[in-house]
Amino acid sequence: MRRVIAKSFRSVLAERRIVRAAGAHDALSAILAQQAGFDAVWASGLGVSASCGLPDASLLTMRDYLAAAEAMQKRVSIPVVADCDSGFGDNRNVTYMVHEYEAAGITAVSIEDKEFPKMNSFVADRQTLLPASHFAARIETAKSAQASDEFFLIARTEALIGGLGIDDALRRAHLYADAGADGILVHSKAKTGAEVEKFLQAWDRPTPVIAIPTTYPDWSVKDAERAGTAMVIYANQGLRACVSALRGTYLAMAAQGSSASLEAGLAPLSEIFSLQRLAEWQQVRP
Ligand code: SPV
Ligand code: MG
Repeated sequence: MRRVIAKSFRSVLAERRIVRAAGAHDALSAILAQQAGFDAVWASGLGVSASCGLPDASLLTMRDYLAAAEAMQKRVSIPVVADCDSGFGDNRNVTYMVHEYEAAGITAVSIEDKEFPKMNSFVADRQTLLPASHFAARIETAKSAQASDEFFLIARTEALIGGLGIDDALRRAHLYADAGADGILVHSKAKTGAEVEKFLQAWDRPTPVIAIPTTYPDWSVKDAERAGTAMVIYANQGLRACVSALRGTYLAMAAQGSSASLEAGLAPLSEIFSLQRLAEWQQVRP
């Protein structure tokens, strides 16, 4: 039985008109994303934090996020794009982060231009950005830390999240692209895709642009492709589905005193064994 070998993110980006990534919080959710046909997995900082019962507020360490991303990448052949928050500290931390993620076989990471410690973008809290020149220097530092040309660095701007407007988002993204970022992630909490579309209309660099349509779910993958997006990330829908499913299941069992009424809707154990590749493991002589 062979271990899973993953494609690099760069190779997937080159072969797709638009890359569709699903957020995952552990290896099992990553496997399910791959089986559903997604091109990449987003190792979500929100998801990994939530699966520890903690807020997405730089409480877990780089090692925790790396262990989660690595566990995902070991089980899927599509690339994992690791959400590395604001880079876990200063430029030295970012350098160490690039070394460690690259050595662990992760081929794409994203860092955002918020101050460390950060808070999740959808929380009504301080969303303070670093000065753009400061983050551009961080991008240069990160790019000079990678060992292989294959490694892909996404610079994420939180200008729209921080209420700084499209002109500032564009100014920042241009600086980050010029500093060597391989991709630009423009995050928005608008209710429609119009804000991201305006950004894309004004975008005049070859650097691919990525969007996360969480608050604008009506913006379909077709809309994203038409607008010139290179990748869409469905960052937290899987996590939210897990919460709904687990809550419903636990509540019903607790109330009914048995699982009888639920059984028809539950994945059979045979499906769990298949997700674990149990048959292949059984081929290995003990
Ligand atoms: C995450 O999934 O952790 C993200 C995306 O960074 S969001 O939560 O939408 O900010
Ligand atoms: Mg995140």
